[in-house]
Order: sequence, then structure tokens, then C-alpha cells
Amino acid sequence: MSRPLGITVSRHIMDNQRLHPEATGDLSGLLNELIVAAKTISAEVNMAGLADILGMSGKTNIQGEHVQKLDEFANNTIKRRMARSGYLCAMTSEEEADIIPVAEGYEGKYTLAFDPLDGSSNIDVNVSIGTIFSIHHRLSPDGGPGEEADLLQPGASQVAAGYIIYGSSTMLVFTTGDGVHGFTLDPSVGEFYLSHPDIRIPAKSKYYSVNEGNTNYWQEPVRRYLDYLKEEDKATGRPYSARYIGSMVADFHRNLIAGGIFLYPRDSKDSTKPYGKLRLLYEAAPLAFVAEQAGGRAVTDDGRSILAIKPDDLHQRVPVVIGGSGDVENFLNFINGDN
Ligand code: AHM
Ligand code: MG
Repeated sequence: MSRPLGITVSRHIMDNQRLHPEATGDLSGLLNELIVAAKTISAEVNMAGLADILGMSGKTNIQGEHVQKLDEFANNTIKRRMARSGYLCAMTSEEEADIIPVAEGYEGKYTLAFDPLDGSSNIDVNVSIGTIFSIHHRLSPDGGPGEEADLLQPGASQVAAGYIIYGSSTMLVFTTGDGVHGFTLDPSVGEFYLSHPDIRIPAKSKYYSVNEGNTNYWQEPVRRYLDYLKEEDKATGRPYSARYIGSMVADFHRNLIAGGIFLYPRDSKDSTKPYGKLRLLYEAAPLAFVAEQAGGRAVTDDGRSILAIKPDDLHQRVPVVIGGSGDVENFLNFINGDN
């Protein structure tokens, strides 16, 4: 069977670099390293069920190697590959409490925040999971190791962000600030090909994604908004439909392509605290950047722009409302008391 001569992700990255004569190639190099890590994780995710069987004891696989938990494997794969890439000065991961240093002598000018395998409750049940990443320029002078302050930057200053979804196929979706592009992995040749150029999230949809089991913990305007979604729409004669996978990457990806709004509101009644479950640096901010680059919006459950929030902590949580511009606008009408 002959293969289509598609645009590979490396070609896309190089073409993009040519549009920026001032570029040194470091960002392109960084993205390419990350893509190699993603392919490694994708291969392991696809082997997940099998590795368990082959491992039997849960300790060793057929090659006699240690069988790691997938999220641990994903974390180590990214951390080890990126530590000697020469492009980063520091990293932070959902799996690690402290800042992750890079190897001495390999310090570069960017930082990386990542969630190695988001949707961990879905790992063992064969449901889509994903890796999320966020890249910033370092703030400290080039040369030595990075500091926590280099990572604690608002989402608005991200240089690139995106995710890899391990679903019925593996897809990479990312932005460097010039729109959002999606690439599908052809596993037989190990290449990501451009499959979804210039993705635009539909402004208004008929779908919402939220864990409604938490309804009683939400603030009143959020509850009223959910009631509204379940009312019959005058135009269609139908209410919104619920779609909740429980992996943010998968829920977000579905909404990005098909339209929809995703919510993870705070589950505290204390409106002075920015609670919620999702983490700002490596879950909310990167997906907010992707959403806004695709024409959508991302706000907190009290209407603040997610990209504008300056983090105080590497693992800070933030309530998230993210989706098409019209859908989020509608949500804001409830928060602002216009509905
Ligand atoms: P994780 O990073 O530990 O996997 O947790 C984040 C995940 C998101 O992917 C998802 O949106 C959310 O947790 C689901 O939470 P819940 O089970 O409370 O609905
Ligand atoms: Mg996560």
C-alpha cells in the first residue's frame, strides 16, 4: 500500500521556524525532542494491557525488565530525554513535588511544565489518556540552572503548549502562537502527519463535559448554568448533551474538534480560594492557550482569564471553564448575574 506524502510534524516545525528569521532553532529542537518522548510513551501505552499479562508478577516483563506504572514510565521518559536536550533550564511535572533540574552543562533557555499522563484513573480501563505540556522562556539569565521563578509564569507568556492524546489513534495537538495544528501518528512508520491544520473550536455547541456528581459542591451561579444547559433549547428543541470521559485531554480534545464546553469548578463553598482539581501550570494553562489560539476561551468559575493568572506554586489548582467562545460567554452571563 502506498502512503500519502503528508506533511510531517518536523517539516511543519521547520517551515514555521523559517517564518521567524530571528529563531535559533532551539524551540524546534525542543519540540522535536518532546515528540520523540511522546512516541515512546505512545508505544508503551499501546502495550499497556499486554505488558501486564507478560509481566505476570507485575514486577518483570518478558524481557526481564522492570514493569513500571505507566504514569511513572511517562514521567521518566520525558524527564530523562529532556534533561540532556540542551534546550531547558528547569522542569516541573505533576508527578514530582519539586522543581526538576536539568543535567549540569546542558542548561538552555526554556522551561517545561508537563503532566506526563493525564487521566490516570482511565489508564487501567483502556480509555483515552494524554500528555500535556507547556513551554516558557526562562526569566533568569541564560547559563546556569533555572529557578522556580522561571516556571511560575502566567499562561499568557507561554511560547508553546499542547498535548498528545493516546486514543483510537495517537494525536499531537499544539500551538506556538500561530493557531492550533493537529498531527496523527502513523505507527507503522513512527511519524506524526499533519491531519488537522488550523483547528477552530466551534463558537457554540450542544455539548457539555463536567463531573455532575459534584453538583452540590458548586457555587450557585455554576449550578444555575448547568440547569440552563438541561433546558430545552428554543432553536433545536433539545437540551445540551453531556459527554464526560474523565480525562481532561480527551474531554478537551472532543470539544475542540466537535464543539463543547468543559468545566471543573471549585468544589469548595469558599469563593475566596481558587480550588478545583486541575493544576494551573501543566493542565489548565496549556489547554487554555490551545483553546484561545483555536478561537475559544478559558476562564475560572468566577470569570477570570486563566491565561492571566500568575502562579504562586508549581502545583497550584484552579477552577476551569474552557470551550467555544459563545459557550463560555454564555457561562459568564450566569457568573456576572446577567442570567
Ligand atoms: P490526574 O492528573 O490525576 O489524572 O487528574 C486529572 C484528571 C483530569 O484529566 C480529569 O478532567 C479529572 O481529573 C477528572 O476528575 P474527576 O474524576 O473528579 O471527575
Ligand atoms: Mg493530570
